[in-house]
Amino acid sequence: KAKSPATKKPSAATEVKSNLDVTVDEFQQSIVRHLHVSLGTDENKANSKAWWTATCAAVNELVFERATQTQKTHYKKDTRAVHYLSLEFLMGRLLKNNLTNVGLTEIAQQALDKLGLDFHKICEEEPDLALGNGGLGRLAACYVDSLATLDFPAIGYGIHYEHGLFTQAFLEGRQVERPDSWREYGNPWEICRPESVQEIPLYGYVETKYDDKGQIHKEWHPGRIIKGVPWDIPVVGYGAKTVNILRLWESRASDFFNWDVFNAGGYLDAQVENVQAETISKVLYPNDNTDAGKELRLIQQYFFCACSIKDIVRRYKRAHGDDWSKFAEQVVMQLNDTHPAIAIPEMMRILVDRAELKWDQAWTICQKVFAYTNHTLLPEALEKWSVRLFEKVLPRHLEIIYEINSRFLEDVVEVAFPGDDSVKRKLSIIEEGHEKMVRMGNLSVIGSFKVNGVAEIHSKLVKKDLFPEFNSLWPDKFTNVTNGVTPRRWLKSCNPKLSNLISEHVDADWPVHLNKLSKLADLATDSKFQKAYMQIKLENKIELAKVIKELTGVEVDPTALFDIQIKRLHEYKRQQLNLIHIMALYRRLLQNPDYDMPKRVFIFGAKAAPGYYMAKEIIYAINKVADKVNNDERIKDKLKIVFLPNYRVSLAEKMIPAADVSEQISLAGKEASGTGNMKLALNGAVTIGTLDGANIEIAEEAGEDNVVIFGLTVDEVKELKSAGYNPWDYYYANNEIKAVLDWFDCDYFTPGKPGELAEIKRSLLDYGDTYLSLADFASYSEAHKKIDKLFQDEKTWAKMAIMNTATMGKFNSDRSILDYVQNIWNLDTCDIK
Ligand code: NBY
Repeated sequence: KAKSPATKKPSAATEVKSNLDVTVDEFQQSIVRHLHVSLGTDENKANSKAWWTATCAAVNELVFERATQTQKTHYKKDTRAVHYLSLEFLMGRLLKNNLTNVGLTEIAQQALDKLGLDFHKICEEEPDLALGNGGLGRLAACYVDSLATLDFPAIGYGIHYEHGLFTQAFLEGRQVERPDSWREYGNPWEICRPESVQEIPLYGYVETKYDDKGQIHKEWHPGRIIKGVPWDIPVVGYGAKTVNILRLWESRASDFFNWDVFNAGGYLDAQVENVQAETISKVLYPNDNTDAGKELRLIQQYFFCACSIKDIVRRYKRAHGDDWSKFAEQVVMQLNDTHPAIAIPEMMRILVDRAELKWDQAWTICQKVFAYTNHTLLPEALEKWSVRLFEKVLPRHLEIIYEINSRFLEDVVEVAFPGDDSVKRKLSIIEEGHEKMVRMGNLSVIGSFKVNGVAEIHSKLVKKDLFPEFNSLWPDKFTNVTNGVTPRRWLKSCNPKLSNLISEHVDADWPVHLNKLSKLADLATDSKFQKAYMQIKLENKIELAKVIKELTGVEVDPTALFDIQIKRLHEYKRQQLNLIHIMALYRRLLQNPDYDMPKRVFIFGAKAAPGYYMAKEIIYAINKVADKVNNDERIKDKLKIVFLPNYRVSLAEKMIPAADVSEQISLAGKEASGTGNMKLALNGAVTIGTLDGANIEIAEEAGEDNVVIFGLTVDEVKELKSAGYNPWDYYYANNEIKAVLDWFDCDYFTPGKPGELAEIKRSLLDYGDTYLSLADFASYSEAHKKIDKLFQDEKTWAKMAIMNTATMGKFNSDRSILDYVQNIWNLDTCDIK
C-alpha cells in the first residue's frame, strides 16, 4: 500500500487551541471516574457502549460549565437573542463533533488509547440524533453550530421526539421501517430541566365576556392541559467559548389536570389520558416535502411553539417585568418553514388575552418579532389546515387568525388593490372552497417582517411564482439567504486526512474562515499537491469500500469512479433518472464489451417516506437492477451499483469524503437549494447537476470548467410544460430510452416476476413524467460521457477536484448566519469570558 504523505500526525497548530486546559492523564482519569461513579461499572465489566457513555460524560463535565457561563453572561448583559423555531434538528452524532469544537480530539484519542480502546470504535457506538428528515433539519443543526461558533446569543427550540426518523432496512430489495430509539437507555448529551416545565392548553371552547366598560374579553376554556418538559442539549461553538443550548420539549400528562379524573375514581381513565398526552412527542413525522395534514401534527406544532413562547416570555419578564415595550428589541423568532407558524397567533393570544395589550399594540410587536424562511415551492408541501380541525384543536387561535386576516384584507389589500376580489382571494389566510382551509404560508408572510428563500434562484421564484402579490405589496420584505454547511463537521471532522493536508498549506483557522481555502487554487495544477490530494481521496474510497462490503456484501474497486447520490428519495430529485441512465450504460456494455468508460460504482443513500408509494418502487427498482448488474460477469466489474441502507448523518460523513462525482439532478425549479451539493463539492467531488437551487451558485464559484451542467433551465421547463409535454415523444424518438423502459415490462431484473418494475415505466409515460426525466435524459447522458473523459485524464480530474475544495468558502454556514444577522436578526456578538 502506498504510503501517504498526508497521514502523518497533525501538527499542534492545526488543532484549534482549546481554552479548556486538560491533559491526557486528566481526561483519562475523568473517563474512568465516570465509568465508576456515573455508570456504576468498572474497567473489566464495561463494554464499548459504557466507555462511550463515560467519554461523553467526561466531555460534558467541561461543556456544561461553559453552557452555564454562557447563559449567565447573556442574562447579565441582557442581550438580544435569536430563537430558532424548528420541528426538526438533525444533529447526528455529537462526540466527535464536540471534541473537534473544544479542541480535544487528540487528547481524547490518546486517553482512550492508553485505556486500550480504539477511539473510532468508541465513536461508532453513538446513535445518531435523527430528529429530522433531511435538508431542513440538518440546516437547523448547522445553523446552531455556526451561531455558537460566532458567539451569538441563540437558542434552538424543537421537540424531544422519543423516536426520530425511522431506521431503514431492505427486505428482498424493499424498504422496511423500524422505529429509531436514540435514547432507549438514556442519552448522555441531554439534561432535563424540570424547573422550567410549561403547561399547554388544547381543545375546548371560547367564552366571550364583557367587562364593566363594555369591553370584549375572550376566555379560552381548554379541554385538556399538557405538560411540556424541557430537555437541554449543549451546542458547543468551535473554540468552545460560547456554548448555547438546544431546548427540546417532551409532552407529559399534566398532574394538575389529572387530579379531577383521579378523584372521580378514574384511575384507569387517567392512564389513558397520560398515553394521549405522551403521544404528542412520540414520533417525528417522516415526510419531507409533503404535508400530511394530520391532527397530531398540528398539535405537535402548537405544543412546541406554545412551550417555547412561554419560555421566552418568562425569561423576558425576569429582566423587564410587565413592560412589553422592549420585547421586540430583545427577541427575534425565526420560523423554519411554516411548521412553527402557529407561533404567530399564539404570541397574539399571549399579548391580547393574557397581557391585555390592545390589538394594534400587540400586532406591532408581533410583526417585529417573526421572520420566516421558505424551503420549498412544491405545492404538496405548502401547509394548509382545515378550519374545522383548527376550530376543534385551537378554537381561540382560529378566531385570532380570522381577526388578523380581516384587518389585513381591509387595511392593506383593499388600500393597495381597491375592489380587486381576485387578489383578496389569493392573499387571504383563509382559502374558500368546499372545505375551508387555513394557509400557513400566507399567515407566515403576513405575520413576519422578513421572508427569505434559501438560494438566489429559489428566492427569486418565491417572489415571482409563490407570493407575487405579497411581493408587490411589500417588496422589502422578501430577501435571500443562501444556505451553508458547517465546515467543522463537513470537512474538518469527517475528512481528517484532507483537513490535515489543507492545514499544511493554508492558515490553521480555515475552519472558521473558509474563504482561505481559495489559496489551494494555486496548487490545483501542482503535481505534488495533486498526488497528495488524490491519494487521500483514494484512501477515503478504500475506507468506504469496506463500509460497502460490510453493509451490502458487494465488493467494489476503490480505483473506480465513485458516483454518489445521497438525499431523500423523491421523484423531483430524480433518482429514477440516475437509474435509467445506469441501465443505459449496462445495455451499452452488453452490446459492446469494449465500450469506453472508466470503471464506475454508482452509490445511493436515501430514505423514502413510508407512505410514498412511488418512492418505494424506485428504491426497489434500484436494488433489483443492482442485483442483476453486480452479478453479471459479462460486464467484467465495469459497473457496480450499491444502495447503502439507512442513510443518515453518520453515514453521510463516511460517504462524502469518498465521492468523485456528486449527483445533483433535480428538475430545475424544484430543489430550493440543496446542501449535500455543498458538502460533496467541499470534499472534492465534481458536481453533475442541473441549473437548480444552489447548484447555480456552486457552478459560479467553482467555475464552469469544474462542474458538469446539463438539462433544461427553469424557463425552458416552463416553456416545455406550457407547450404541452408528452413523454411518449422522447420514448419513440430515443432508442435507448425506449429499450431501457421496455426492460421494465419483462422479468429481466425480477426473474419469474415479469412487470414487477413496470410502475416506473408507467410513471415516466402513462402518468406524464411530472419531473421531465425523459426530456433531460439525452443531456444527462452526454454530461456523463463528459465526466468519463475528464476522469480518465488524471491531472485534469485532480485539478477539478482541488478547485472544488478551493472555491466552496461561500457555503460556510457561518456566512449564512452573518447574512441572517445583518439582514434580518440584527444581533451583536457576546463574548463569554
Ligand atoms: O430544505 C429542504 C429543501 O428541499 C432543500 O432544497 C433545502 O436545501 C433544505 C434546506 O433549506 N426541505 C426539506 O428538507 N423539507 C422537509 O424536510 C420537510 C419536512 C416536513 C414537511 C415539509 C418539508 N412537512 O410538511 O411536514
